[in-house]
Amino acid sequence: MHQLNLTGAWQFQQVDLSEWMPATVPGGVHTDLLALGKIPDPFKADFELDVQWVAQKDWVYQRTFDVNAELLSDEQVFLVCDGLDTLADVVINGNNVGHAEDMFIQYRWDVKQWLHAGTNELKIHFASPVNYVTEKNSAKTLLGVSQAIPGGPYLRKAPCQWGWDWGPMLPPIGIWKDIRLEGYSQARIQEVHWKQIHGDNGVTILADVEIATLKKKIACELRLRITTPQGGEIATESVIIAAHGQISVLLQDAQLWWPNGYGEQPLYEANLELLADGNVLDSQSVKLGLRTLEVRRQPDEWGESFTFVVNGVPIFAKGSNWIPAESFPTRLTHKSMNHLIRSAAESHQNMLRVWGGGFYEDNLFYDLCDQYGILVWQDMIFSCSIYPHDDEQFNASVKEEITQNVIRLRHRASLALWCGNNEMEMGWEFWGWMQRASEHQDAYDRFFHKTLPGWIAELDPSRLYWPSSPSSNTPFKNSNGQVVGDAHYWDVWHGRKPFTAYRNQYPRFMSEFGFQSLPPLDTVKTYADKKDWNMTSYIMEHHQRSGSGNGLMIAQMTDTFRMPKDFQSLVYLSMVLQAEGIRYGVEHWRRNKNRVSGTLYWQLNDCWPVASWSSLDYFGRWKALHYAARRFYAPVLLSIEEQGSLMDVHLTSDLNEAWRGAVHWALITLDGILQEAGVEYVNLDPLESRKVFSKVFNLDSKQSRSTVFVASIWQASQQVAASLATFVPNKHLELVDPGLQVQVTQEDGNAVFSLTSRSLARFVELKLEGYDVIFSDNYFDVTPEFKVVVNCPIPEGLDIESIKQKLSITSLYNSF
Ligand code: BMA
Repeated sequence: MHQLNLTGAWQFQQVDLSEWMPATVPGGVHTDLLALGKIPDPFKADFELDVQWVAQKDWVYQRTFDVNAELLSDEQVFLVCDGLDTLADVVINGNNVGHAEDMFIQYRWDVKQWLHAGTNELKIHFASPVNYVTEKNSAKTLLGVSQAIPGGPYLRKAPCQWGWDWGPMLPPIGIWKDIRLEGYSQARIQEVHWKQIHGDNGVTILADVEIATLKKKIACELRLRITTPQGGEIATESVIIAAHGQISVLLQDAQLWWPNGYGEQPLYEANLELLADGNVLDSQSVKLGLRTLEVRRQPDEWGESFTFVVNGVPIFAKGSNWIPAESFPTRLTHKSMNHLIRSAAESHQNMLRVWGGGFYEDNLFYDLCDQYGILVWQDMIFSCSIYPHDDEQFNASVKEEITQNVIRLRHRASLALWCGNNEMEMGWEFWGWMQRASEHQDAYDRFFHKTLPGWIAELDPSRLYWPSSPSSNTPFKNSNGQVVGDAHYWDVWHGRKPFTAYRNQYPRFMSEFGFQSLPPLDTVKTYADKKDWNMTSYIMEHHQRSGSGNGLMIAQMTDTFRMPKDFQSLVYLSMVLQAEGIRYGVEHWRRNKNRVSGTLYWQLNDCWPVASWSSLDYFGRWKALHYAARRFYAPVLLSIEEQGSLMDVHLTSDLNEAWRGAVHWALITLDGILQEAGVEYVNLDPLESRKVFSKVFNLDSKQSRSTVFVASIWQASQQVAASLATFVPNKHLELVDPGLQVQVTQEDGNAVFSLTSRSLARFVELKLEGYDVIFSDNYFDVTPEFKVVVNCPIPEGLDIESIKQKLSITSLYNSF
């Protein structure tokens, strides 16, 4: 196989202007214009509105390339475009090569007949996606989301790129993935289906291979080489002649792959080569994690379970929802992607849902999920809208898109489930679609309940197909119920219910629920000038896409906290509030893990700087929620279920082995005077959740405002976790200046912070001004007489003295 890479420097032109300008591929019109200083940064202020014209224009990309005799001597030379976004016509040396209209498809055209030795010219014309969908939608309107450019569902392009309730209206245009020439002779690998068969003797890795033979009757040989996670090699060979063949290796001492927190993630490398006369014609390499996986759906006292079971062990899915990490996806670096997935793993997450309003993610995303042990709930790319499933041409494109992506991803250890769409089953049942769009219901029904499951059954019978998130698996019935299937719960947030409402919910699997916060102040600074630092200023509301979301945050905030004294305190409180809300829900569902099998909060990440439900902002900064996730998703969870004067303490274990430890509890005044205390010694069974302590504390009104209940868990002399509950809302606590003291020392490249206080300090926030460090914990409580020790890596160029100077500490007391 010969290759010619065609990424790098190109030129581009606005079709109605004559100027050719330098471009970068992969890339897009917006980022190319930005690099040239021709448009303002659309993420700043409201400049998004000033660049709307970009996606309303047609554009051309072009480059020349030299073809050598070697490539030309191949029998077939393909132009391979891994991704064109979206309406593209491809021309080589003046000849039309092909047309593209689905950004999720890899296009592959045999272009040998149009190539010549020496310099060749490649042009790709992109038609305006906005004009295309606007025209279609004005002929026949399709229901969609109100924050988006209307008509998006007509085009196979990431739905959120038209705008969403957290995303800007900035549909990119361009060559968004790799592009190259590939030359083949004799034969090439058409398709491989990697399978793993778990038996008593070990695990068999089997490759089911389709060969495209270019010349008849050629004798081809397949060679499979397996490298173990430790680097040892196991090889096997076999000869095949036909277009189809199988090759396999039995691994006797197979090391199993586990979700994060349940074991290791050993990955075997499988390398498959296609040879003729000793020459390698084509090859493919994949990394394989060996595990069994099923979604256990068994009748029980509450209905039907929905539990992911890996290697026979039921997993409580701890995770969040993933959205595209960049509005302009080609800007996302390997480093940023790694940071996001690693951050998910560092907060003990073991599942991400690739939500159906984005795209089938890049291979790198799944590489990282395999590596960190993150299971993937993969939606197909349909979300919250009516799609033209009655159009055969549309369905044909979708078929190609889904076939390619299932083939690309089905070998992944991390991939856990295929889901038809996001919230469209709900749309029919609850959003009035039956009345407003009834003519589309049959096509929807056919596609998501028959056609698509049929394709999945053929392409990947090893995985469950789930029609929609949420769904009860019965078309148009109880799609968001608590008896069968998954659920989305939005009454807290959209419905303005208090966080306590989470405790009335017992879904079988909670795949979405969320609460917003502002991003950290350093992120706000990137889009709002100081004069706009006000929750209801025009710019702050421009960077808020969920209706009156800023008002919702304030309302919920004043239920819990006192009015913040300034903007900085508002930002801090909004993050603490979000963390508290999601903690409240997750702790409840984890306590009920025998009934609820997972929680995926909405949402892990952001695609631009904005107020949103994310725990990691656009720059990857950890909000208070992400630190809270590290606590509420810990393998052994300590949670206090406070109910007025009653305090119940629970332990919930996701450990596959027994756990022994001590639970210390105490009733203390805010300034640290012990009222009552005790210890419980606990033996927890593997995967058990249990109430370990319960007591009513009868306090009068004054005492309830000046007393809190604390609990901590200990193993040997090590404190593993601590938690605090109040008898009144935080706003009514009689907090005084906690007099926080911090000692900073150095230990193995880390700065170590030892904090003490003379009165309760709630939600203590540490910051190193000007540096994005991740602390081992943040937004924690410090109770008097009890030292809290946290650390962070020392950023390059800083020493302990400069860290002391840059350290700022605040707590709830300072917010009002
Ligand atoms: C759910 C998601 C998204 C949305 C989020 C917040 O509906 O599926 O569509 O962004 O809630 O409203």
